[in-house]
Amino acid sequence: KKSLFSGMQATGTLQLGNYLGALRNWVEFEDEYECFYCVVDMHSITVRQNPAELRKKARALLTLYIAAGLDPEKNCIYYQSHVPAHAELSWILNCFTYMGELSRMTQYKDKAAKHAENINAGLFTYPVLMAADILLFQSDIVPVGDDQKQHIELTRDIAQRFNNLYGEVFTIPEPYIKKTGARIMSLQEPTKKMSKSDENPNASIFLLDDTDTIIRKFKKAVTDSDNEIRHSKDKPGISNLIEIYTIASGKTIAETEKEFEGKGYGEFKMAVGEAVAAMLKPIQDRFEELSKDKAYIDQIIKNNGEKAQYFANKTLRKVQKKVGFPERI
Ligand code: AQP
Repeated sequence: KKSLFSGMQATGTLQLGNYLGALRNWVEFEDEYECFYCVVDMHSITVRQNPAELRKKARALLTLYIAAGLDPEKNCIYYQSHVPAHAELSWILNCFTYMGELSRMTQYKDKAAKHAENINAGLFTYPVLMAADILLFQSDIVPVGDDQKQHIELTRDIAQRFNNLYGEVFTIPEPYIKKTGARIMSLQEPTKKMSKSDENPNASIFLLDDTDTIIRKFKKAVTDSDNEIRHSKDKPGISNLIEIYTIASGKTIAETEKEFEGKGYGEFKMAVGEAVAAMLKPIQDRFEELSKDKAYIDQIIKNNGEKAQYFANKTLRKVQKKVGFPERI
């Protein structure tokens, strides 16, 4: 069976981009692939977190994976910090990654600019930990949003470099990026991607926002000064809303443009808000239900954590042997 890895940071409540660009697509792989979906809490501490909050967010994120449709019997859903192999492989891969490569990463440059007071080494080596996540599970594909393409490119380079030195140790992963939803933009600055940690709460739709909040945020979305509902490069705000609407309603861009021909932005924004709220409602209901069942979630955390460890250790032992670490007695 082929393998797949993907993950998300527990840096906040998931936003619509995380869902449309990644999580929504994960459900389709469970029969064909051995799937590993991780809550990457180790990545999350590259930015300062409140410990109690982080613990809460990590659990909510894991619960949200299930609420969004991932069957925990078929998909291995677990916490990164419960599988020490992530950190161990990451260290080894650090020694096969160049400073120059890491300084070229756009996410690092963006985050370093945003967190100038805390440009820590973890922020810099973030992509190496991500490479370890992916390579530990011999992943064939990595379903992510468009912003992670560069990190996966780097993962491939590191894996290739290692394989050239030591033989076929790692599977070279391919990014899996869907055409629609791969880059959902901020509702307030439509030239910037939507992000969970955006300081402006109106910029992002969070997966657990209630219907009124969702509609209010769409009503406030920044568009442009003409009044034509048309998908076009020079209309980033409206194009973003059209893209969101097509996914939420199942209609095409052409159908959407036709549906709202001659109608105003106000009416269109209302329709987008309603469609998104309707799409998220079943996930929210399931999330609420699951959150009450502590024993069930605990069981998943335990069982899947052990399963992930088993698979991860197989790769780690191989790598440790290749680089020359003494065998365990
Ligand atoms: N705006 C987006 N559109 C489409 N996909 C997106 N992803 C993130 N933003 C968008 C995808 O969501 C997955 C999880 O991302 P992450 O948690 O690893 O962190 P991120 O990419 O840095 O996402 P955020 O929301 O912007 O988090 P913060 O604010 O903490 O940095 C990935 O597959 C990503 O591509």
